[in-house]
Amino acid sequence: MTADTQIKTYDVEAVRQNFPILHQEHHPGVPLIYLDNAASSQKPLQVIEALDNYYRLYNANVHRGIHKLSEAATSAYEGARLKIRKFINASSKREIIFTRGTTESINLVAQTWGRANLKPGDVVISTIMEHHSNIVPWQILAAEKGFTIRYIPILPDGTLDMEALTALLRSESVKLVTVMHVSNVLGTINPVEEIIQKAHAVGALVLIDGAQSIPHMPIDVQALDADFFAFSGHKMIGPTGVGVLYGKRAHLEAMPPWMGGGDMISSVRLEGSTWNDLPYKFEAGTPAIAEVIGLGHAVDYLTELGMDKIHAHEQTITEYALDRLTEVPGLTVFGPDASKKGAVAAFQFGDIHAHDVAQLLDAQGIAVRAGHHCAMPLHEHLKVSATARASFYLYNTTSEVDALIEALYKARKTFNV
Ligand code: C6P
Repeated sequence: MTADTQIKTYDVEAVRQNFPILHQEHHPGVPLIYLDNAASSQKPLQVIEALDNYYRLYNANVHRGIHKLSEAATSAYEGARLKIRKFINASSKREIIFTRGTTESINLVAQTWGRANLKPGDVVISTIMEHHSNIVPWQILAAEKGFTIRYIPILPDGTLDMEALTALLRSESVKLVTVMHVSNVLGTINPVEEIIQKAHAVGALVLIDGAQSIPHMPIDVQALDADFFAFSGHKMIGPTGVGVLYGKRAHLEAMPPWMGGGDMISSVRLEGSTWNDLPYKFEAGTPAIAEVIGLGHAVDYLTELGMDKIHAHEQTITEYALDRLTEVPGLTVFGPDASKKGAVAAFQFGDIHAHDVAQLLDAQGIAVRAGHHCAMPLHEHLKVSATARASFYLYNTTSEVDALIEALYKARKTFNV
C-alpha cells in the first residue's frame, strides 16, 4: 500500500503498511513490537512525506513573506489549524493555539489565565493521578500567588473519587479544575463531562489534559464544554515539537499574552506594544511550521480511518491484553477494568524491577516503558517506585499481545517468579 491509499474499513494490516518503522528488525532476526505508544506514537508515511515535501518544495517562514513559497507555507500552516478545529469541533480557528505540546499548553494557561486570575484564598483542584505537567506548573504559580492546590484522591479500582470532588467543590473557593482525560499509567478514562458540569455549577473553569485521550477517541470540545483542552502532536501519529491549546474564545480574548516577540504584536513602539488578534497573540516567534503541517496530515489520517473505529480496535486489544496479562502468575495490572480504561496496561511483575522487565522485553523485540511515567505522586499512592507499561495504538495486534505474554513467561523463568 502506498501513502495515498485510503483505508475505508478498519484493516490493521493495511494500517501497519503505512508505518515504515514497524517493518524493521529490532535486533538481528527479531521483529519490532512497539508497545510504548503512550510515550510517543510512530508516524505514517503520510506524515513523513508531508514533512519531506515542506522542506523539499516550499520551505519558508509563515505570515511574513509576499513571495510564493511563504504564501504556500502560510496556506499549509493555516490549513492545518482549520483541520484541527474541525477534528475537535472548536467553534473557531481562533481557538486553536499551536504550542510545543501538552506541557507548554498547560504552562501557557497557568502563566496567563492563572497569573491574572488566581490569588490567596483561591483553590485549584487537580488529581493525584496527574502527569507532572499538570501539577508542577500550578505548584510554581501557587508559590508565587499564594493560592491552594487540592487533589482529588482515587478509589481502589483506580477511578477518581467523585464524592471527594463534590465535597471539595462545595467547601472551597474553587477557580479551576485541571484534570487529565485519560491516565497515562492507570488508563482510567475520567468522567470529564460530569467534572465539567460540576465545576461550572460553582463557577470554576476546567482545563482538560487530553494528551492520552485525543489520539484514541473522538473529541468534541463544544459537547464537553471544556474551557481549555491541551494535547501533543507526537502521541497522535504527528511530529514531535508541536501541540495545541484549545481555549474558549472569550477566555483567550481576556487572557494576557505569555511570550513576547514577532507575530504576536499588532504594533510595537518604544513606549509600549499592542497585541495581535487570536490565535497569533499566543504564537510568538517563528512556529514549528513543518511540524504543524505534519500534524494536519496526522489528523487527516486519523479522520479518514475514523476515531470511532480506532477506539473500537484499541478496546479489543486492551480487553484481550488485560485478560492475558492477568493470567500471568505474579503479575498485577494497575487501574480499572477494560470498560473504564484506555489502551494502557501498567503492571508490576512479582519483585522483578520494572527496568529489568523492560530490558528483558526489549531483548525480545518488545518496546515498553518502565519507571514512574512522570506520575510520581500516583506511584507513591500505589506504593511502588516504578511500573512497566505496555500501551497500544491503532497498529497493534492481538498477536503482538501474545508475543508480550510469551516474553513475560520467559522473564518469569529467568527471574524465578
Ligand atoms: N506522557 C508518557 O510516557 P508532552 O511531553 O508535553 O508531549 O506531554 C506531557 C504529558 C501530559 N499529560 C499526560 C497525560 C501525558 O501522558 C504526557 C506525556 C508520556 O506517559 C511522556 S512522560
